[in-house]
Amino acid sequence: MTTRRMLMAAGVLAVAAAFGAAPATAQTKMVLKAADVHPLGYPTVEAVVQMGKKLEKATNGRLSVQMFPSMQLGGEKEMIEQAQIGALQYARISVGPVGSIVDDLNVFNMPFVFRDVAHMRKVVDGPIGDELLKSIGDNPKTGLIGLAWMDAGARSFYNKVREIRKVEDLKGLKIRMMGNPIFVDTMNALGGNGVAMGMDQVMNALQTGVVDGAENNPPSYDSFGHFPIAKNYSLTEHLIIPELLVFSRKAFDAMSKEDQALVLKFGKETQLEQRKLWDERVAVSMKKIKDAGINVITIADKKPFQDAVKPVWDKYGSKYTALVKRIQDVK
Ligand code: GTR
Repeated sequence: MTTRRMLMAAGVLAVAAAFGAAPATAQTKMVLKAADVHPLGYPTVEAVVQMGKKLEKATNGRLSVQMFPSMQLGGEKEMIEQAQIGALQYARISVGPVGSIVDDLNVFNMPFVFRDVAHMRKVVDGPIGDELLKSIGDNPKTGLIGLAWMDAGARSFYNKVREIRKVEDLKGLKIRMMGNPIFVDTMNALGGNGVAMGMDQVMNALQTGVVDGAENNPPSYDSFGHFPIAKNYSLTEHLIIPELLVFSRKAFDAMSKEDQALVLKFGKETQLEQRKLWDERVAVSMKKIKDAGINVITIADKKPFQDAVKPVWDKYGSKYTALVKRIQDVK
């Protein structure tokens, strides 16, 4: 292009912009909203914030991400609904509530389905992870597109009544579980009373005694401020549930092919970036919990807990037999 033609082209663009007449959607500035139940600085939130910076850089500021952390837009159920109607673009949510929309994903919500966190990582990084992530977008009813898996380590019980060392110790305790029947049934099979509620209600429920405890990974136990209230933390690691970064299908379909490619690319890159942040944060949170004098109980033999949840496997497991076999075969 000659300098003259370049100046002319620039002139046309300037005039078009001045009259607000630039019709090309590829030029339109867009702020993509993202939400998470966790606060700024938490690994999942930080990974999405960093992704937003990459998106902004790659598009010279045309696309950017605005983060709404700390349940500002409600709990995960509300976030899913907002993403489905396109009011929210990015939602970072647990597989827990998504299982009700994509049944195959419920396989990750089964108690003790993974041997350990390393096993879960191998599965989500491999073909099974790719297939399940894709199945979210392939099913038009979900209204969502799966971008990446994120890490949430392993979930363990905490409560304010007593130490949990054996299955029998859970008897009669009211324990908050995430909103999915599998989790309530898991708790009940272990002898307690599972109470389903969104994270936005848990603090109040713990304080007022509506529940005696809950279950979560160390960073969440720390970050939600539950540890000073429920001081017995028993490392049962009964659920290892990966998390998801999803995008609104409605918003995605309205974007240009180029922008869609960027959303997919940078979204996927968060998977390993978040994992690094996650490992650092687990160490920090565990130290904080121990320094605060929390009663952290290691469960050397998890077999009795695994045996006790057999009714949950009998009820839900049969439809996942083939998938579970593939998961177990991942070494
Ligand atoms: C956290 C997870 C959240 C949410 C929360 C909960 O570990 O990161 O997505 O699932 O647990 O228990 O509601």
